[in-house]
Amino acid sequence: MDYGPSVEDSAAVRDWLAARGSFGHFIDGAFTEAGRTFATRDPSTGETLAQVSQGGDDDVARAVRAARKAQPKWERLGGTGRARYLYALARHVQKRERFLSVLETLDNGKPIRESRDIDIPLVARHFYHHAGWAELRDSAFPGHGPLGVCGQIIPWNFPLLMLAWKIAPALAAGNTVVLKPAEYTPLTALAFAEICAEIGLPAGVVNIVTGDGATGAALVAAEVDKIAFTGSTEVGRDIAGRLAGRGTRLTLELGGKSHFVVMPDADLDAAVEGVVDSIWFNPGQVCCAGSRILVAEAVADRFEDLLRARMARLRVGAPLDKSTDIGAIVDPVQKDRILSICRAATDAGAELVGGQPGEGCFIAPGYLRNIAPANPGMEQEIFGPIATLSTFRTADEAVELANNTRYGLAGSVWSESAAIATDIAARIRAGVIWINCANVFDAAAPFGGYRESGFGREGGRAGMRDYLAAPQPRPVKEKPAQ
Ligand code: TXE
Repeated sequence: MDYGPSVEDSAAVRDWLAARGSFGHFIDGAFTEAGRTFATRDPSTGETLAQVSQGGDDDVARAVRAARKAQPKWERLGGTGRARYLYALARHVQKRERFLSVLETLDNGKPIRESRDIDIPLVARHFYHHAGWAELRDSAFPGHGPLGVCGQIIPWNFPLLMLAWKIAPALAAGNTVVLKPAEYTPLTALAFAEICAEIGLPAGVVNIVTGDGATGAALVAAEVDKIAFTGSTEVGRDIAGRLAGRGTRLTLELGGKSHFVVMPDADLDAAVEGVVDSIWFNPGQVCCAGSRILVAEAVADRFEDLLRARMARLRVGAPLDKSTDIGAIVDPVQKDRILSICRAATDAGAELVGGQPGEGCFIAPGYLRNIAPANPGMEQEIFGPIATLSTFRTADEAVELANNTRYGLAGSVWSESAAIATDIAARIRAGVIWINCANVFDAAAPFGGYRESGFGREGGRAGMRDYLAAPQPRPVKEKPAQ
């Protein structure tokens, strides 16, 4: 069965874009007039897709006021009432799955196979899962209540999925939100706003303000009760500094330089397929990408032969083509950033295999070999389809190399022995460790990092807790004087 988006789906998206032309913000249940706008483009062609409003302080303030006004009523709906809306959001995302997949691929450049099979189904799953949490909140977290209004700032690598990671738990917990999508990829968030209106979500519960970093900074400065941020470590650090002493709750999901450890007894074919899922998925623009491949010396030559052969078979090309493996990098700025880290790595002595830039926003998959631990390519998050490949002799050395990073987001271990794999996994300091798989996500599994990868968790019970206020201690009654 061919269930991929068809020419008609693409036409429906084109019609939708043409009908709107330019987008305002979604505030208090309605779209505003488009004010000062910027263009959002298809990175694979450079074509302008739409004009989107650049949110200023006033827009952010209005959105926060709308969220503030809506919040008590949203909480008073109760868990079952809120769950009804979350189920409806999930169902409507599913209903528009093909449309949203095409829109995501056009705006971001990721292969349609990924938006169709991974991003959008996970979005629906996230809303279904958190509908359950809305109903369970009071029994699972007795005495807890919502935080109030949450400001949420998301990146461009999984635009609609990051929106779901932020909005679903916030709403389930009884909060209302103001979300700012990334400037490169605002379109699926705006389509989501239409879905909110379509299902009759009460006005002000979800507000979307588009814009760049300045709009994000305005949201951080606004009177919100929590900021949830996913993006670069630099901006995360800046936000943490700005919020210091303000009592605003904060969760940060930042960068990573995750390891991919191949033990001598690993199934090498499976591990090579794992590399494809790990670093060549969403052209490496994944915070938990297994970007540092560490392979046991005893199997390194065989592994590298297999890796090269597999890499040569990956198809770089038009993101809407169903046979494309590697789509476009999100923006020329990001492409330049990737290439400049690769240049610094080769200048410092590493050898780049593949990884050649193409016309426009394309970069072929590749990896850096003969790379020293202090090479910039080993230390910096490349955030593109380029891994590093190095070897180790003993399990202790593998653990030491894996932990040799300022990040601590994720990683994977490949071994046919559960004892070996779990031993190594337990000794690595990272929020998520996969065994014999990579980049497997589930709404029930908490996701988040340590050290410069941030703090707080998203998903499952731990993710819910980060959107709830702890019970207030009851005031102790003074005993009347005898
Ligand atoms: O991130 P930014 P960029 C890493 C990755 C990538 C690098 C740069 O290494 O190469 O960051 O990407 C908003 N106050 N990650 O420049 O700037 C911005 O508008 C408040 C990893 O795109 O952090 C967008 O919505 N908000 C990451 C969001 O922050 C601000 C995913 C992310 O943009 C702001 C993305 C400010 N001062 C990049 N400045 C991951 N963890 O997955 C910008 N923003």
